[in-house]
Amino acid sequence: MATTPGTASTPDTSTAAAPRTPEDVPDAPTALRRLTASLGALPASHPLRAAGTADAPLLQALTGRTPSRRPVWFMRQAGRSLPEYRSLREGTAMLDACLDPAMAAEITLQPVRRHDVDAAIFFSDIVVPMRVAGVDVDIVPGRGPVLERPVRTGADVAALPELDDAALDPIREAVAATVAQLGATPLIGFAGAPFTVAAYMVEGGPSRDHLLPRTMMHADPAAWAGLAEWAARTSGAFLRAQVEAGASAVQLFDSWAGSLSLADYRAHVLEHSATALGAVADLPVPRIHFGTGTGELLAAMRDAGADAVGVDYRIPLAEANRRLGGRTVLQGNIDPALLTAPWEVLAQHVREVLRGGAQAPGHVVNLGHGVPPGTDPQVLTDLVALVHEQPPARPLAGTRA
Ligand code: 1CP
Repeated sequence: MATTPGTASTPDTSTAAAPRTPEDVPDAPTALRRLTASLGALPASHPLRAAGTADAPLLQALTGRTPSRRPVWFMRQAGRSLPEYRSLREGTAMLDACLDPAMAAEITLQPVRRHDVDAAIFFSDIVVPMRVAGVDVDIVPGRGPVLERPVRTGADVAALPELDDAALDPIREAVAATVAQLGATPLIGFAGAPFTVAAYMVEGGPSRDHLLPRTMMHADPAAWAGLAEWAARTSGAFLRAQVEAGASAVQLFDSWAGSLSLADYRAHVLEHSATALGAVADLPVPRIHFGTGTGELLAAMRDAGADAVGVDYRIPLAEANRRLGGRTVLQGNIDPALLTAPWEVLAQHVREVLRGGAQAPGHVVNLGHGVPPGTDPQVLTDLVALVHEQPPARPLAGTRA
């Protein structure tokens, strides 16, 4: 379990509307202290120690330092918007591609070569740890993750297979092959947060309102807790394997947490997300926590043990910063819908996002959710150039280490 400020055991700050002073438990210097203090927990060959990723713009921003340029990357940058991805993937099922180390490494590198983004995101999926644990899950083209047998009762939960750490070896191999080619560009490892992972397991596939998992946490809280603990352990092991093999930061995706009330999030979800993030708390990597529709949950998601919070496109970054008391690094939040608007409309929006982000103790530029498959890749390349042309934002003086 994490021991940094902002774990499940910290006081409830989610309703703190009054702005807090930056000196009041700032997160970024804590992340910087962890980064420097626990470097020795990683092998000397790890990119944070051997390739200088600790001083890359992404890590500078995530730890409250002034970055040498504004870091930008895109959720779902690896994937269907790229013709080179579509041709490489041809004839290979999604999960087979994730478990083919050479292919996963190549797909991870494609957007870095093309767009000059400041980070690679490991090509994999939130259901990969479930699959290697032995759960019968597949990714159906055009639909998403589908389970042969949904997990709906205490008996279903008790029958779940435990992940054998050796089953993550193809992931370690893919990460090692990726970072060997990335040089000083950091790789972000990721995992699905317990609620989002469990939502697929209970529903048996994608859903809109996630009614079944939300019912389960009230109707059978013991079964829910067992399932969420399983998902937290499994996602935590997936995160840890990526970091040990070379990832320099991590992101926990709670994509569907926005369907929860704050009360349900705090009572039934937060501690499990804290367990997943806690799996890498003794390692020097900054932890980003992202969800969509989570305007009401931002402080709670920070309290789960995150160093930075990913904000979707529904609220301005200045407002997210206010809700977080001005002490937390933000990531986001260009509206993916504007990627197909006329360039000047998009550019104007991006400048607004940068202005909002500059108010936070650090800002990593990203979209408010993933790259839509139909996006023109050139727009992403131009967007990166536009962001890099702007002078780097200086973090608030009070939050610097
Ligand atoms: O055939 C294909 O190309 C399948 C499409 C696809 C891709 C490219 C899926 C199926 N997953 C992925 C890769 C992936 N998934 C990445 C790595 C690439 C990158 O980000 O650049 C990551 C980080 C994910 C994580 C993921 N999978 C999330 C969280 C992020 C998010 O977008 O919210 C979720 C919710 C999933 C489940 C999933 N996997 C695939 C799909 C289509 C979905 C969503 C299904 C749904 O709507 O419920």
